[in-house]
Amino acid sequence: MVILGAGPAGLVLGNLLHRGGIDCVVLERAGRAHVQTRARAGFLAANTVRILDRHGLSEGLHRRGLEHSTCEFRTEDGRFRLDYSKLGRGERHTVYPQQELVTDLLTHFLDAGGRIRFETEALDVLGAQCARPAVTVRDADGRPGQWRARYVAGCDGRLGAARRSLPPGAVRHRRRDHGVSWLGLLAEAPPSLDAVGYAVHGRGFAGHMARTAEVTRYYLQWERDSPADTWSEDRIWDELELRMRAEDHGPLHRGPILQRSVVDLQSDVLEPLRHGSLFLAGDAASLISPSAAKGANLAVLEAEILAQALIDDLAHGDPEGLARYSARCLPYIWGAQDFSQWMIRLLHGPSGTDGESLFQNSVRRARIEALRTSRSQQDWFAENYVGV
Ligand code: RFL
Repeated sequence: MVILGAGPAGLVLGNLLHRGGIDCVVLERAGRAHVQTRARAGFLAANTVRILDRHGLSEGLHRRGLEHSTCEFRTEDGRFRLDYSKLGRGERHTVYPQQELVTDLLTHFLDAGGRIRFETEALDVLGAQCARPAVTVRDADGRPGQWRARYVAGCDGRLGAARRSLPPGAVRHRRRDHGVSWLGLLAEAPPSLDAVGYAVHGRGFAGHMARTAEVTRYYLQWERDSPADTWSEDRIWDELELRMRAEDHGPLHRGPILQRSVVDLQSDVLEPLRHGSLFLAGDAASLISPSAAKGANLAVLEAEILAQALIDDLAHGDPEGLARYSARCLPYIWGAQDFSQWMIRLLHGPSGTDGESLFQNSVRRARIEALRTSRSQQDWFAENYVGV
């Protein structure tokens, strides 16, 4: 078994297969230090924690992760909070930076004797319709190589070799560009509120999400194609305070900006999540905009489903789970895509003053008002917000 990519999907899959007695190798393009320091997700759903618990992979997140259960909306109509641990299914998030989760998964895998090749870039998956497909690779010194296996798991993200290797027409590609971009920021500053902050403002969306006691993630709705380094740190903080209405609700804790990147809010789904012996999981299977913090959670869920199906096939000769892998995952993926798109519409409106823009913004306000006042809306929100 060859696994492409050592992100959450590839490493959960690797751990479960190795423990299930399946011979596997993980091929990772980047070096170990890069993989262990790449800051991305932070909000883990309750179901993700249950999966990691089930397989003994959750010790670090229970020790160092923070429980989180409140979000705060700030709009032209004031602010309100939702404690989603008291709504819907009564579940909470665990805030645990993705690079720490990846470090834990990697440590477990290597300690258990798992095989991983860093700085080994998969170039192509050849013969996915054959009994033993081949993965062509290039190592850090540019030397070519090849790995053969009964199955290949493409867990190498949206721009990886698994997607690139799919012949035209092998899968259907459903995609949406939400037409919105965010400047994602990591600041060396403690969180400014004890909640996820969602600010809707005439100048655009701003978001606040805790990561650790010292580091906070912020988002600013950003002009498409505008480089991430256009603004000075002071200008970024001034704009965050303006959109988050610091004048009414208190200033933000400022600090050096450690990282900034532009994220275009885009989503896509490949159907089915399989082409012959090549299976897709995580961002390689479906890219989801970070508006609802679902990507890493879906990656872990799909990896667990795929691992069980592969063990059933390879260890017990039962191919049923593999045949149903795609159909089992797709309802979760589409549910998350639906909620993520709903969040985008909740948090962004057109900036124009024409009739269409005014109409859309009034609908957005009505939606936020329903969320503020209706218990059934709040239950629905909570169930989808923490669920996968
Ligand atoms: P990853 O994590 O991208 O890992 C893929 C790995 O594959 C390697 N790779 C290759 N290796 C070999 N050969 C090749 N040709 C290769 N090409 C790539 C890469 O180096 C990498 O190590 O994919 P995976 O495992 O599918 O995990 C997906 C998640 O990383 C992603 O969905 C989340 O980060 C999305 N996301 C969030 N998800 C959440 O569930 N909760 C959050 O709070 C959350 N916040 C976020 C996010 C994504 C963000 N960005 C950067 C888009 C916040 C942000 C800003």
